Amino acid sequence: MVKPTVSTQTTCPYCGVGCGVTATPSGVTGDESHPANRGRLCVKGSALHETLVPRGRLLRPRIAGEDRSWSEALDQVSSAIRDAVSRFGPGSVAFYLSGQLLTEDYFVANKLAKGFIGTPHVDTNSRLCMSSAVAAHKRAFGEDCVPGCYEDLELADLLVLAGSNAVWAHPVLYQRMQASQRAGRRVVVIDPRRTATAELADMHLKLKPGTDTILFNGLLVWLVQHEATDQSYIVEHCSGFAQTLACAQEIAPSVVSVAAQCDLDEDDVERFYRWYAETPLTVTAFSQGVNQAVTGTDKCNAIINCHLATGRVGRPGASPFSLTGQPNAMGGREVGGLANTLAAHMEYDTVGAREQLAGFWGTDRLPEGPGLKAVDLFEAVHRGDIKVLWIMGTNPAVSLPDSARVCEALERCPTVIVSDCMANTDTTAFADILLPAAGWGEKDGTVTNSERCISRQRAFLPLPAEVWPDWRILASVARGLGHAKAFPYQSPGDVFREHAALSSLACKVSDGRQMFDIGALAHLTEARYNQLKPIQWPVTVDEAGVATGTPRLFADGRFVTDDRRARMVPISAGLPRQTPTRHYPFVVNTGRIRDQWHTMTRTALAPRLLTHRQEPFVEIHPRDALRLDVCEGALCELTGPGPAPFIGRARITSDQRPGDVFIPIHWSGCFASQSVATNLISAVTDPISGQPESKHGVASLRRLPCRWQARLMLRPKDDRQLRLTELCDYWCRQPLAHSDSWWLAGSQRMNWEFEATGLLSGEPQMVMADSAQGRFRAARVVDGRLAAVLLVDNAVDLLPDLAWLDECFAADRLSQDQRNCLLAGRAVDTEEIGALVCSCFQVGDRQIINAIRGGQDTVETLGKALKCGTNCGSCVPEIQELLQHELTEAG
Ligand SMILES: Nc1nc2c(c(=O)[nH]1)N[C@H]1C(S)=C(S)[C@@H](COP(=O)(O)OP(=O)(O)OC[C@H]3O[C@@H](n4cnc5c(=O)[nH]c(N)nc54)[C@H](O)[C@@H]3O)O[C@H]1N2
Ligand SMILES: Nc1nc2c(c(=O)[nH]1)N[C@H]1C(S)=C(S)[C@@H](COP(=O)(O)OP(=O)(O)OC[C@H]3O[C@@H](n4cnc5c(=O)[nH]c(N)nc54)[C@H](O)[C@@H]3O)O[C@H]1N2
Ligand code: SF4
Ligand SMILES: [Mo]
Repeated sequence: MVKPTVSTQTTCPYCGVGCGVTATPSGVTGDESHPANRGRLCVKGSALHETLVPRGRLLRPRIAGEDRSWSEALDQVSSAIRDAVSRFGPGSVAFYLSGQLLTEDYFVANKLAKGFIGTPHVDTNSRLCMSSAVAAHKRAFGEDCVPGCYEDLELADLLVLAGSNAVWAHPVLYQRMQASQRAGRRVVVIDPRRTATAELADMHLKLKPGTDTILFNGLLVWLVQHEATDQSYIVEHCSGFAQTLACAQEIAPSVVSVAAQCDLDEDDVERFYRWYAETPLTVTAFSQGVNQAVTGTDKCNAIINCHLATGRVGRPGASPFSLTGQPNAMGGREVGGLANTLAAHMEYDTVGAREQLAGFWGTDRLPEGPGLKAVDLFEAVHRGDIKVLWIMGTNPAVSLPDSARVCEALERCPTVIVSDCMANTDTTAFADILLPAAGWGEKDGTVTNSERCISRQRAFLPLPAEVWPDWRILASVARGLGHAKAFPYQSPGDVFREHAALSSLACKVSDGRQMFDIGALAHLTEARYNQLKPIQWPVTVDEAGVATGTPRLFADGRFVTDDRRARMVPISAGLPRQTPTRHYPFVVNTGRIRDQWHTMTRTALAPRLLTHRQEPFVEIHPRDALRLDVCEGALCELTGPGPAPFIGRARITSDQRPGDVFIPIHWSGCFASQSVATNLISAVTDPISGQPESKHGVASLRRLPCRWQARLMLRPKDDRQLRLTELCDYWCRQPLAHSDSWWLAGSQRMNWEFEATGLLSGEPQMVMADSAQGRFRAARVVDGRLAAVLLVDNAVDLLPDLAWLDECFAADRLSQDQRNCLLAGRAVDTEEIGALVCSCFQVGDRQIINAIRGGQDTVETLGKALKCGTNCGSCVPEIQELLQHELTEAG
């Protein structure tokens, strides 16, 4: 593990909450002074230092798989771009960026692409994430602005969480919501499945997937029927009310109609509407269950319409609130990372914007109009229209819909350039040129979180080997292309100042209407940039010349549209495009798990983050499981219209609606044989935002017939190629603290004595075979150290937990006791911990259940006894669930 030598205040690189982190020589802690988290961290944040390991890093540029020098790599990149532009025009070059880049990296990428190469084709993974919210903000307010701030989620007397599993996806914000629970405050969760977040809810509306537009249209109708709207606000500050209402009345005329269409209980719908009507301090926070739909933009606007009709926008405790996903989802939008925008919140069609920007940058190459959005961009790659594609900070082979087609596109593209910190990802596998980028802790710059708060990420580690920060890579390529004058940056501070100055220009272009304005920070000295404290845009300067941030927007009811009125948008019913058929009867919902981040390139480096959910899974309703003869833990195969299936273990739970399944998005081809969720998601997009419908795939399901289940453990080695695909029907890699482990399963008959030698890279010294039971176990010891173990059984629950064996890999020399127990897989007296609940202290459900049975009957006493739930608190809802279950059983 690489360690810093001094303490540094920085920002977490994972979710959009944007927590302040203090990196110290002994690990990371929450930054007490950061306004987002005030010292708190979730389990991913508190494991950050465990991911700062050299394992798997990309350390040198590579061309066609060979290590090369930077000068060769930069030359290759420049000449590929130059060649494509001269032969096919600037539109043959495309950039695909990421909400995980820092603002400074993003700014330079956008400037190089749009400003100097002259291609409009610059899009970002934010298209898959926030673009519906962006489009809705623009439609309603005139600009992409989140009107509220985190405090509003605490002040609200009614907190509506729509399509958000905040306890897992925005954990520290969830903790703030939870800490604000008080008498009279209510929480409503709107989600087709019961999530851990629903534990906080006074009411969980388990609606039919995709019917949010109907629910919120119905709310608008109900508010009008019950005279609960704010008429004077509507008259003075909004336009489009009459048409919006008329449309809503047509689609959702009554509670009865809404309940029927959304498959909800009438009383629940009525109750939700009444709570909304009677609670002036209402916040509706929404996330991917809303955005990731073919009607995503409409869903967001249906929510905003209700807030406008009640005058609840930008007021303390009353606002719609889009929860952003990535650490810099918002910063990317600020610099113009989306294909339909220019820069600094200026649009292609903002009058005067192109001319002003061209003058500011000193270029005559700005494209005439918008470029292709992510899904269309990869289609253009597939068609052969794009000759050079530069991917930075994202893993589209896994995260874009229809993964197989995306891989085909990457395969066909003449030059694929990938900048990443990791050497082996599903996307780097297609790279012609691989550029080693600095990662968290090594790079410097700013990010903007969900509440418009700009924070510094600061470097506290030296750059390893030949690794460079993204802005520097980009600026070097720009210089190589002959634009040295426009890219003179010596530090991220230089870039930030230009970005801030450009925001002032953009405000001028909009006649002072634009909200995104950080011009006050355009003259920060290098030292003041380095010390920059978290600040929310728009930034103004007070009389004393001090820059101050703005927590809330639009409280005065003046918006940034031409007539300064907010627009209410008529919303049609719009249902998911991917709907179940006889062949594909299941609705496939996809999303996140608590301890992993996206495609696992970083979080899987901390073994304890792979203990809560160790393998890909399929959550399925008991009735469907029974019908399809699926039992808990059985491997299931989901097959959709695309060429590849998804394999995961069944988790049978009535949290699902019958007919729906939920699968995680995290496992890539690097971690499992066949568990990429986007194989089941068609490339269907919202016509307004271009955001894919990632929450609504369709599939058929069958139990995978397995004759055997196995675990293989080896000493960790980076580049070992196991020929698992030929051997088994399913494999999944789970790095442990001292070993690498694989879950394996198959249907073919095996000669284990023969196969073991190959899998263990040599003859095992210890073998135990019981063919009647389908059991085989073997271990190989080299020079007294454990080198490899193979455990085979006919059912997965007969395999031992690997914690004890993993410890044996740590020993320089196995003890006699350890040797004696190797094939049993556990010491005689070790307690089985069961399925992991608390990642921070590694406490499992067996231990918790035993403690409950032993008399610990509250979360607090369990915390005292076992420490579970006492660090980040992310697992508290699960502990509560176990308690409830055990106590009800006992009672
Ligand atoms: N642990 C962890 N945290 C993360 C991330 C991560 O990878 N891991 N990623 C970050 C990123 S980039 C993002 S964008 C956020 C996402 O944060 P969230 O949006 O909260 O997370 P998801 O799990 O994608 O989806 C949220 C919920 O939408 C529900 N849903 C599905 N369909 C519908 C529907 O039709 N209507 C409604 N109302 N709900 C529906 C799903 O059941 C799911 O529970 O998380 C961020 N935080
Ligand atoms: N079915 C389905 N699909 C989805 C979603 C869903 O809910 N369901 N969610 C969508 C959403 S909201 C999102 S945000 C995307 C996320 O999807 P991706 O962006 O594809 O996922 P990540 O694993 O975060 O990829 C980030 C990559 O950047 C690398 N990286 C990290 N830091 C740096 C850096 O500083 N510089 C560079 N150059 N590289 C770096 C990492 O190693 C990693 O390879 O997935 C989307 N896809
Ligand atoms: S809540 Fe988000 S920003 Fe905060 S520590 Fe966890 S992952 Fe990082
Ligand atoms: Mo996201």
